[in-house]
Amino acid sequence: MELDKTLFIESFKKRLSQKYAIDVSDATNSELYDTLCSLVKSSYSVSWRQTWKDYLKENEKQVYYFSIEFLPGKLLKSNLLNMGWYQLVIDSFKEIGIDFEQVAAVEPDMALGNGGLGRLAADFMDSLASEGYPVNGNGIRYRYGLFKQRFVNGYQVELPDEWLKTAAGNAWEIRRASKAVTVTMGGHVELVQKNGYLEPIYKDATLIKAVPYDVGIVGYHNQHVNTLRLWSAEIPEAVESCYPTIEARRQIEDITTVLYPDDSNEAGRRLRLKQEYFFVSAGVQSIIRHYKKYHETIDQISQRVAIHINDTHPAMCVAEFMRILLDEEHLSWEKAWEQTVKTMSYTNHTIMAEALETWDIPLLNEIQPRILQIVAEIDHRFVAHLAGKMDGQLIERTRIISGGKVHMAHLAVIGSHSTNGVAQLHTDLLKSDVLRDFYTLYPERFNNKTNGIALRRWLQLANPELAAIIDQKLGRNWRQNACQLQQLQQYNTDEQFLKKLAVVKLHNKQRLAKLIEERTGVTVDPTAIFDVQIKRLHAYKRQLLNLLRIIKLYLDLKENPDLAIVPRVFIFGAKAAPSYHYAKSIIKCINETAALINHDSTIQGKIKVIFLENYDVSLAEQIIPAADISEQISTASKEASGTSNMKLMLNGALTVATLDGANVEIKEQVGADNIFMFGLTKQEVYRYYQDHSYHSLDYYHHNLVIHRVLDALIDGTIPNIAAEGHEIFDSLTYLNDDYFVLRDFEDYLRIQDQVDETYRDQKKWQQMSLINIAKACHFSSDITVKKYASEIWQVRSVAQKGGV
Ligand code: 26Q
Repeated sequence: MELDKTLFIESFKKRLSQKYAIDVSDATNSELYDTLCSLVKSSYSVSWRQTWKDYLKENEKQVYYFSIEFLPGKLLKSNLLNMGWYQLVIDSFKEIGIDFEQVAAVEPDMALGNGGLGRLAADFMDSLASEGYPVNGNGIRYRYGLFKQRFVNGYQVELPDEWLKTAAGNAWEIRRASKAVTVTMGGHVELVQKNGYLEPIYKDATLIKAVPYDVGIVGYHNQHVNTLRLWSAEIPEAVESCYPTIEARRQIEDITTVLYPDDSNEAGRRLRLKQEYFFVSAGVQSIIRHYKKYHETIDQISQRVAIHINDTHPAMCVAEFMRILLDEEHLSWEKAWEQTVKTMSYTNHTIMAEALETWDIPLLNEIQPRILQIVAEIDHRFVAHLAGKMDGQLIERTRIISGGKVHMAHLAVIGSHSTNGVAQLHTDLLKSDVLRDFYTLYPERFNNKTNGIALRRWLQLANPELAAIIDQKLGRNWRQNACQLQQLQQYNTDEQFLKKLAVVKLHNKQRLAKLIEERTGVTVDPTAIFDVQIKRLHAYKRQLLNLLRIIKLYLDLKENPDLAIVPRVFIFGAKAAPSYHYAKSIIKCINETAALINHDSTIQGKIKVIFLENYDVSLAEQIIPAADISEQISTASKEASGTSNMKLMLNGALTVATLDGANVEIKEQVGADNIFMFGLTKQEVYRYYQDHSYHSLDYYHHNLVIHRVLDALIDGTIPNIAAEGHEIFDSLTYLNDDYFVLRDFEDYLRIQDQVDETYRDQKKWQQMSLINIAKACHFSSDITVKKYASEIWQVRSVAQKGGV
């Protein structure tokens, strides 16, 4: 719908009156929000239908991105922006006395993901629609998203995320009962000969109704709308009477009740495996059902369908696809296998061995016995095929079933034609270490796709003031074509522009300072350095390294209150998995250190420590534009890529970084002079693993600074951390400091001194900031998804970019 203000206001008032029988002046923000969403949806639904029709008409190859997590956050602004309605709605609302920001704030975050992996899936969905690719998401509609975090006495407490129960609910979904499928789980299976085929007979199996809820994913100014399909588990009507007890019904509905919080220690949970099979089976069945509606035969399905496995969580796609081709379509094993491998592709997101998914054989047998049979047959044929050709030990190391377990990463690599890492260093490590044996077997399958971020959300929406001054220099075309941001470099000596950059940053910091004051009661100085570390709490991400430096600074200031440092506000946002005890202890220590420092007037407010509760996508959108420093300090080789590093540089923050994940590529882009690098390299880390020459206790004994800082954890300097302080102290000393925190400490201090020194030269700082903004366009997810499309999925773009 082409719109002007008058027409929009008229339609809005009419819709409000139809829906609620009220005027604007009587409406609550929820009612206004709901009405706006309803208008937005009815407008894009025309394009949504057309997108599908075009796909069908052109017999377009379809890609299905399977991910157990999608983390879109709020969708209203992003939909408005992509439809070209954003400014119009703000202006129109202003005219009729509505505060748009307050209305937008009503929307609950769609938090169906833990962090990086789920957010990446959401940025990819935005880019895929914006670039006009026929790619749809397939996931789970959790009734409860990632837990809400509160701090009580400095401890993390988790509360359920009842996002569907809020007044606003999920305005974006459409329940499609007519597209429901039945998922079969549990029981026993027998194969019997029938008409020349082996037919599986299921006994005592549980039938589950999988109902899809579709969310439209609106492309940027191109009339292209893709689908994110999220499945919900229900009791099939036909067998309703078989579930007489509440408990029996709950067992079914539980499958899609709650998102598992990322937790490497929590492996082997039965319900998690059920979730995985549930959304895999529902998705694959509906893909094949749809394909068959328009194709006579299925033996060339890989020419029209691609399935992407986002981490190993959906790796059972390989076996489920085989199951349907064999049991229902009666293809030969060889033909079915050929089509399966051609259809599947897989992204690995982790190098931490303990996070690689395995399942006990009896458990898989209990959840879906036919799938275990098929996995066993794949394993058997894999071994038989290599026997005599390859070293026996290599075969043992790479087979899918071994040591009583099913190795999901092995299933994903063997059952697909492409395995990619998410940053160059990560892909190199996959080849040389984690998946080394597979690289020997299938070198041609391995490729790198460095992660990216949606510039629309992380710049245009999160930082409108920055976007506006970029417009003044470059015009508006960069909004369509991210690469043009590079041209900003030519303003490197334009003092006026550099000053404008500084003013925008100051405004963003003032806004964040206000939020901090409201939420924590602590006043922070917007002219101080805002030093930001936002990411899940994990030992390898080393929030602890940051904390130790803060303690050091505090001790220095206590000794010498006149110490000449640039004032800093340390800002943390991080959730810990509920059962990750160590991570929770770190949260407690940060909170207690913050309380001590923020209330100590003797240090004259030179440093403040702010740990904001409940870090989520919406909070990220408020913190990132206000950051001066981006902390990307994981132990080299541990962070697969990182994506907050990209979002922060895009918003002009300078990065303090180890040579890990995508930091390496950020450094290549901006040059060593425009980033603060420190710490061990991955080679040095690996050497320590080999020669066992790291003894962290020596650092405690021989380095006076480290000694003093670690003692503060256990000698009462920081109050209320008797247990946690000792736990952390021990991990860094007697337990030999798994993540080399003490080893990197001195170098970290050195680089942070350099940060201070650089900040004193504001012109230089702004110049560095500008280069970071300009070069961030290399990490646009628009570019990343194009590479997935052409190099992995072999699909083409079907939409023209519009010029709205
Ligand atoms: C596992 C077992 C049981 C329950 C949950 C899980 C689980 C859940 C989520 C395991 C892992 C995750 C998420 C992993 C993740 O977010 N990885 C990050 O992916 C980003 C996108 O590629 C990278 O940038 C990060 O470096 C990587 O840590």
